[in-house]
Amino acid sequence: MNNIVNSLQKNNLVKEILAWKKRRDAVILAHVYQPGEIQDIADFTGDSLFLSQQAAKTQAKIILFCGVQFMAETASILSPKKIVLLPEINAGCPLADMAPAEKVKSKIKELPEVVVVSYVNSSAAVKSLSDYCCTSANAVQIAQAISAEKDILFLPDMNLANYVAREAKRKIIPWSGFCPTHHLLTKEEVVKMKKLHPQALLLVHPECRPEVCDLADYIGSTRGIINFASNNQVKEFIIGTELGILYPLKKNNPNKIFFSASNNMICPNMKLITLEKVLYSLQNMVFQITVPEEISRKSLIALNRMIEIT
Ligand code: CIZ
Repeated sequence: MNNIVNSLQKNNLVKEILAWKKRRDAVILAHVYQPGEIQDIADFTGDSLFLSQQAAKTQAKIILFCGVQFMAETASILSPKKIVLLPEINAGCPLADMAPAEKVKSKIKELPEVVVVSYVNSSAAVKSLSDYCCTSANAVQIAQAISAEKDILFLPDMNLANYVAREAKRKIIPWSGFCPTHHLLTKEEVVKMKKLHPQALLLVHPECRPEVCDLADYIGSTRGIINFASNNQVKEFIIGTELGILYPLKKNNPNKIFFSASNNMICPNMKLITLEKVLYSLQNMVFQITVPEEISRKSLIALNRMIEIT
């Protein structure tokens, strides 16, 4: 009985959201780490750059970003004339917070010769101090486009930095940040899962520790993991990234089995977004994410350099 009441309430909530979306002329974006019910109401789901690029292409006046702050900032930089809403203002990113702009500025002063590459998971202020932006899908390609003579200051994720150094064969100075959700996954947990599911392939995100990546059959971004699993003949996969990705993986591959490498791989910030908050956001036009003009202009240079290379 409770289930029926809940599902009726949810259906009404979804209807209200869709009505408000139309009224506001909004497009709804959901990152693949979002809860399944949020991914279901979105016009686009995917990684942060793909979503921001889709939003920039649409005619919609409002971008409602179901994700975390740096993603909404990126959308605002790529669509400066549109209103960008984040349904939960406290949905931050601890990895981005590990590289405060002031500290990055002093590091760059210390190392004036370096090329600065910042991962999309960084604040707009940090992007504006960077020569290039990158995502986990294109970080290796971006590093390879930089002369091997140059040292690269790569921030904020040290695990991604080490992976890029190895794959791109570039000298990289890693910033010492990490994503708690990915960094917490241990080699022991992965070994245990592999023993439990010996037929399964292990697919991990490069934000995981190097010793975890060493055990993987595939290392890649969220988009890479989804493509790899969908196009592979193998039927079982152990997934080493945030649990939300299991939703599109299972939905798009009903004949395959997906296990999370660890049930602790949950980003609490991503899970702050709820259907109720999405509705409130559209009704009240909150929370509007803006990026100061000068920061936006400089960040766009770093983002466009990445887009040109890829
Ligand atoms: O860029 C993104 O959306 C993130 C955070 C990860 C990925 O691999 O797509």
